[in-house]
Amino acid sequence: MNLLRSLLLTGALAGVAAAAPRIVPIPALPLPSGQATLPELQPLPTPAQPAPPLLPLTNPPATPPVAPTLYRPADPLFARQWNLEAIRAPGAWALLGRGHGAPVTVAVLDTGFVPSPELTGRVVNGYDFVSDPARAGDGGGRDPDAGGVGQFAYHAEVVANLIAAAHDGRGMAGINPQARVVQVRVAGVDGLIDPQDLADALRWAAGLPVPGVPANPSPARVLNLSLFADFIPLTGCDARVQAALDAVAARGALVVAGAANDGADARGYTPAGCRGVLTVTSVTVAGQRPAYANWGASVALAAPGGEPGHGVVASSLSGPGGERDPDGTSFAAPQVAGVASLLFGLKPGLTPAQVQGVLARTATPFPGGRCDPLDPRKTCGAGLLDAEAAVRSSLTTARSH
Ligand SMILES: [Ca+2]
Repeated sequence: MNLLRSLLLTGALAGVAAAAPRIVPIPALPLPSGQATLPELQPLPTPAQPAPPLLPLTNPPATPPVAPTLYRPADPLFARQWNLEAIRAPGAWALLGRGHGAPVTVAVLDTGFVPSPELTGRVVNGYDFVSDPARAGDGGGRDPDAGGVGQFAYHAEVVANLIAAAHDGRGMAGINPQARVVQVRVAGVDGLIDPQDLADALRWAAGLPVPGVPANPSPARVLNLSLFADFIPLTGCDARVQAALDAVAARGALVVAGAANDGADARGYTPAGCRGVLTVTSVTVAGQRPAYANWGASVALAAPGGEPGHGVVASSLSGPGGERDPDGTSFAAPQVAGVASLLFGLKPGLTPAQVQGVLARTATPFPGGRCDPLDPRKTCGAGLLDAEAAVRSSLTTARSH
């Protein structure tokens, strides 16, 4: 499984070329059974059925007249965080007000823990699930230190900051500045992810037992997967990952995944094509699908992931001037995860399917119904994430029950 390769090639690195060298073709990952490398030569696991459309189709509730007061964070990067205006985050914040909603824990399964000042007091150094010492880069296999290692360590930091960065007058503004983040390391220094490591990390992040690993004291309601596998051929969801996703869903946690960055139908991908995953693709500032963004019936909705030269701005300790502006579906998914965490904070009894339903039916339709005006096959789900409409819908529901 080769999860972050395309993500990094077409996403993050495009926006940070000055800071990080482009990665070269990446060697195949040893399978967890100890078999030889070269995944394209391995028999693939029995593929799951292609994911059905993920959108619960219920009618939206009547929305009351609400006039949010103007709310703009004083964080200096906010003026350049065009994505927040695109998803109408300020309107959501105005509706929520200070202290509205309970803190929600979001797990980021990615390159690991970085002590981001945007998350001080709200980020947990979770667990390092990278089992291969040769790829872990920290002297051992699985261990309780999820600290990120190597040139890609910023990836999880940016993802987490997009979800939860403080509104503190410094750096950027996150979507849910009350959220708690658990950083779970699944990617080695090479950016690759072993499917079994990912499957175990999924269970652990949701609070399910994993043999040989201490229980997670901070189980998450939302799990963000800004990663994917470019299986050869792309035949669908990895069976081990699907089994873990099913267990996580049964536990009541929502899994949000990036659709991947190959400009292809997402259905063949892991985890984008898996059942029960809220798969997110990327749109540009103009609200259209960039060439890299995966598409199709597996995609639930879109969020701004930008394009090369016009990415998503975020604080990053190791970035030039303390910031980066990477692009890719990796950075679209956490915006949906952030809004999902706002909804769980408003109404903790929501199921993952209900949250997914709210996000889909409150999404802003694409102009003309299409994110890709040139090719109607290349669909991007229900529309563009609308944080304000989603929060308003949940407030209405919460107050009427
Ligand atoms: Ca900040």
